[in-house]
Amino acid sequence: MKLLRIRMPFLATALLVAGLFSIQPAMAGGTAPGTVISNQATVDFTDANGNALQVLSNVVTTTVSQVGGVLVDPDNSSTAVPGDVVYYAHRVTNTSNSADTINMTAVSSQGWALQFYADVNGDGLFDAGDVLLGDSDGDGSPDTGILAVDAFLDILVEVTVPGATVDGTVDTTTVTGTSLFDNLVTDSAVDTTTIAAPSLAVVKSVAPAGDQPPTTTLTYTVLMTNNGTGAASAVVVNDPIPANTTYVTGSAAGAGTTIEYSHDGGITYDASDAAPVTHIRWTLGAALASGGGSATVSFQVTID
Ligand SMILES: [Ca+2]
Ligand SMILES: [Ca+2]
Repeated sequence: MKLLRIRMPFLATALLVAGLFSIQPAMAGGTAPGTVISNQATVDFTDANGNALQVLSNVVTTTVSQVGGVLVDPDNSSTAVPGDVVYYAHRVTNTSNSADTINMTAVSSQGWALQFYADVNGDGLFDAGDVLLGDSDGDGSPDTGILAVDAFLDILVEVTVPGATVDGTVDTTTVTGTSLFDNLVTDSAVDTTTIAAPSLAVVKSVAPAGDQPPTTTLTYTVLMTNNGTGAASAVVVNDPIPANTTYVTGSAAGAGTTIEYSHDGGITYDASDAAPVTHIRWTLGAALASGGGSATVSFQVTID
């Protein structure tokens, strides 16, 4: 955000406008367009008789021209999970020397869907009162509407992360404001979104391995490891008792889990492991942390 500074020049570079000297505050973009700057010299001298004489030079004038001026701040960054909708706040300021409209465009490096909103209450958050940014001049780009010199508009850029985005994906969305008066005058800010999603590796093993005769007790183990950069929460493991085997009562285990049993083919579950058991369900009591958080559950059956 650029602060509005009003400077009062002390030097006698005051402007001669319409016959009056006036001292005007300097704007961020400089003197207002159309202002006429005039300059004239006075020469005093005396002749041989001591008469005071004076000659004025010609007057030279310069008319101040209009310039564009745009400031889009700040850059932002955030992590997100697939399916998130993220809002980035920006302030768009007219830093030119005249009222202007600033058109807004945004491009996502990942091709994600983007939308502009006016942050009506200026809190940097998307609220019920915030509205889609309009296109006041009908040129196809949403814009700020007419902003006075040094005035600003707070906006939000809505970034929609697709549901299937892979963990670790990085998007840079470039948000650009362009002066309507001079479309060569632009300023940009960058919003960086990094996907921090869970990625579970699930490995099933059986012991003893290899061919086994009837009545053998088999121990099944499920190892879950979160190799992603985001936590995995509300983890539930469901495992059916294989055909031609019988669940060994009391064998289901899993530290930090709630274990439930189905007796009707997985339709309903309860806390009783009385036969027949057709499915076992483990609900983890804590999230699996990113970067290798793991949990293990197991149960036993005998081959019929
Ligand atoms: Ca808001
Ligand atoms: Ca527009």
